[in-house]
Amino acid sequence: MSDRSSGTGVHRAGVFAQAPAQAPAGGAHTLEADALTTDTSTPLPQTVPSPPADRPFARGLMPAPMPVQFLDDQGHRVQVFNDDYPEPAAEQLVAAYSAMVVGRRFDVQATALAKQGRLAVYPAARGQEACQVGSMLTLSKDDWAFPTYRDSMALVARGLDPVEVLTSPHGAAHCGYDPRANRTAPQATPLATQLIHAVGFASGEQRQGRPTVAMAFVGDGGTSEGDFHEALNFAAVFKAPVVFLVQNNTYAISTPLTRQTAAPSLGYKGIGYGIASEQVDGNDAMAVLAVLNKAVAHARAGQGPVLVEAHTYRLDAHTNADDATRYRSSAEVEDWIRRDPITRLEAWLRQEGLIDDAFVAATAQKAEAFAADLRARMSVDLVVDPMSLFDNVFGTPTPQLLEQRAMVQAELEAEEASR
Ligand SMILES: Cc1ncc(C[n+]2csc(CCOP(=O)(O)OP(=O)(O)O)c2C)c(N)n1
Ligand SMILES: [Mg+2]
Repeated sequence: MSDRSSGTGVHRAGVFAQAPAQAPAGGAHTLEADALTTDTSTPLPQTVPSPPADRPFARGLMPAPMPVQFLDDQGHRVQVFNDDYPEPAAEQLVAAYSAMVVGRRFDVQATALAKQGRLAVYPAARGQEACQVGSMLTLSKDDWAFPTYRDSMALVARGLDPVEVLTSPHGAAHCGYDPRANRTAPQATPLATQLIHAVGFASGEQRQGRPTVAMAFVGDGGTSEGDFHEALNFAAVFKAPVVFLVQNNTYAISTPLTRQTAAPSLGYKGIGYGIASEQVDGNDAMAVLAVLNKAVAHARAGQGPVLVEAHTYRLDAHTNADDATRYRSSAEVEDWIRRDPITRLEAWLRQEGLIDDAFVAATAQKAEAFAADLRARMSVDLVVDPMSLFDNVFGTPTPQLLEQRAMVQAELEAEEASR
């Protein structure tokens, strides 16, 4: 496994011979990768200035040569060249910790519901908590999210009712929540289609003069889809206020990243279209929040879209229908468990005195209550009208859909008549 895909190559102090004493002027283009060296003799700056959050990215379009990191695997603050990424506020970090604990408990409960047959399928996001939660905490309530099937935890972090979120894998409806009321598009299963929706929607909002930002989720595998490239091109040309969050969880089902792309970073896929891009340690909640805070502010200020590659890992199988032991080793999984996003942030928050034993216990209790409520509400047997399958597919049903509807109707009537 390469340095990049194993996530060991972080953007940390000591790797640059010539440390920029100050972030370059807005929009300036610095190829820091050229300065990569093992020489650590040059003293490092102790403080990095924090320019305004809506300033353009310090490297122009270029992502950092290594994923931006604030906390190491043990939760120690890393002295890094974070350029223009201010440290997130303490309240945002504590909120992220709580949401990650509740989010993981939700995810584990949903996985159990799938094993019990209460859900037809569940794509787990355990291990990706920093991305799932960080993405939502950086949006305002009027912003929109365009999630994939993997992002149920993110929707819970946004405050959606978990039962409504799980309505689709429960088999009860195409989408269980009101997208308009929740400002969250239905979770997309066809890869990358949600990106086109996000760009079109965000452009529309911009034309109406509304300061809405769209957070568009996509996986590493989704970046190989044509829709991904079309969405990026359109967004860049029309400066659509979209943040593309690529959760690189190392696999697209059984396809590893090494078979997905030859690009050194999925972040590089943005720059060819003229999109400011970044890569971040996706298991470091502080870094994810810092980068996404900046990306959302950048998009909201009318400076165009941003693409962020978050390096993370899916700890569970692709879904309950997948056997991950066929394509990856338990040692690899263990290695990523060591970089757990929750324990990292918890360690730092404790160190700083921002949380204590009582807070941790109360948060765990809150998460248990959340899971118990979900279990109880999901244990009610469904009564579904099979004909509702054809509702809300198109604004105006296509002739093919009407034909299929009639066929199902006829079958159901024949079944009823034979009883
Ligand atoms: C257009 C399209 N092609 C193929 C699939 C089948 N498929 C479902 S999930 C998946 C892998 C996607 O991997 P990635 O984008 O990395 O997301 P992850 O599941 O890892 O979150 C594939 C190929 C699909 N859903 N849509
Ligand atoms: Mg993936």
